Amino acid sequence: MKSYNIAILGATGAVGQTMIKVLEERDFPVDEIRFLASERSAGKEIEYYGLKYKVEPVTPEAFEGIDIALFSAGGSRSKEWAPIAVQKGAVVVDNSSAFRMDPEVPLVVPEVNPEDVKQHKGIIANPNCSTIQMVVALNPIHREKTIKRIIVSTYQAVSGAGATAIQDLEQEIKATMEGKFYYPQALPAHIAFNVIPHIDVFEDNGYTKEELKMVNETRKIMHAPDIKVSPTCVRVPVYISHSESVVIETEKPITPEEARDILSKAEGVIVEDDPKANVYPMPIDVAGKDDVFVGRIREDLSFDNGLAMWVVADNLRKGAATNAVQIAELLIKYDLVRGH
Ligand code: 25A
Ligand code: L14
Repeated sequence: MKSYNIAILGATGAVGQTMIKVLEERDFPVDEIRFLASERSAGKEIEYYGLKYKVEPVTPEAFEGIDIALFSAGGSRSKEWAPIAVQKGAVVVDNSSAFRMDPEVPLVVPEVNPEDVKQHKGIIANPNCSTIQMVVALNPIHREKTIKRIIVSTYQAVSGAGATAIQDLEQEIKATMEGKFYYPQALPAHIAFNVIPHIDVFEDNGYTKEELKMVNETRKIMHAPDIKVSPTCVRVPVYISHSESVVIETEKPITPEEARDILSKAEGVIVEDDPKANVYPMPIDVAGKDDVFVGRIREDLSFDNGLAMWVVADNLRKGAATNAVQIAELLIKYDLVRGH
């Protein structure tokens, strides 16, 4: 079997660390591996399969001989380094928003549009975390019933905003218990014992960029340019896993039983739906898992052909690292990447 030289840019970050774990767990055919991050992390040690590796600073030479580069170091780093990695012969799977809406760049969720990777010209974009879990749950329904409209409210974990945001929540909880105040370093407001209706930056139309990603990326991944999406993205004091209240309007009628049946057969979806027995997905239980969990499936009471549900997934795994590694696996499956 062929093996591949891999680089991870942003290896010290919340997503980068998860990528390393996921590569190990899935026994990805790695030959050589390089861990890249900013100068301030260069020299730190990272363990992979029990061996210790030094974190290296990013340089053009660092991509020499690399077959697949997994990027999760923010959009500006992606714009700077992806063209260089590609020029060195690597295929880049990029977790930032830098290239997602570029018509030349496939935006891929393996359960939904795996074939799109075949169009790649060196870069494949990994979608936004809230969008990934939503389309994994909705695409199987869309294929049978045609979704016209989606109304979604998210309850997003702090880990989505990175390692510093995780520390914000920890430090704020501690400070509050001691009657003190900890000033948030990464998030726009105090998150402990609070919720913040603000993720990424606001645009002139009153929506945040995070919300507009859910509109535009959903259409691109599902090849459904006419789907209407009404999003509200909210940060909650949860460490890992995003939750979503999703209401859809379908062209053809759908009952909750039909939806449960469709979703229980869908790839990457687990239905946990027995509310009278207190069975529904919750972030604390879903953290550490790779599937998308769906529960609270019920008829919408306010319009015809409406269905409501609750969708939870680990934002660092299916929302980022796992999806990126699955894209790398597709590259190998379709023989779209150099190896040796
Ligand atoms: O926060 P950054 O800048 O995006 O950094 C993420 C990774 O990129 C590296 C960084 O190395 C880390 O591994 N990196 C940063 N600047 C770099 C540079 N100039 C660079 N690599 C090369 N050249 P690090 O070792 O410096 O980071 C150590 C810790 O510090 C946090 N951090 C780094 N830069 C920061 C920062 N925190 C705040 N502001 C900055 N400017 C970093 O936290 C790391 O732990 P993190 O890794 O948890 O970063 C989260 C970033 O990832 C994005 N994100 C999270 N989930 C998703 C996602 N993006 C897309 N999809 C997701 N599902 C967050 O938006 C956040 O930007
Ligand atoms: O665009 O802060 O994929 O939770 C997703 C997580 C942007 C940041 C993206 C967060 C990121 C976001």
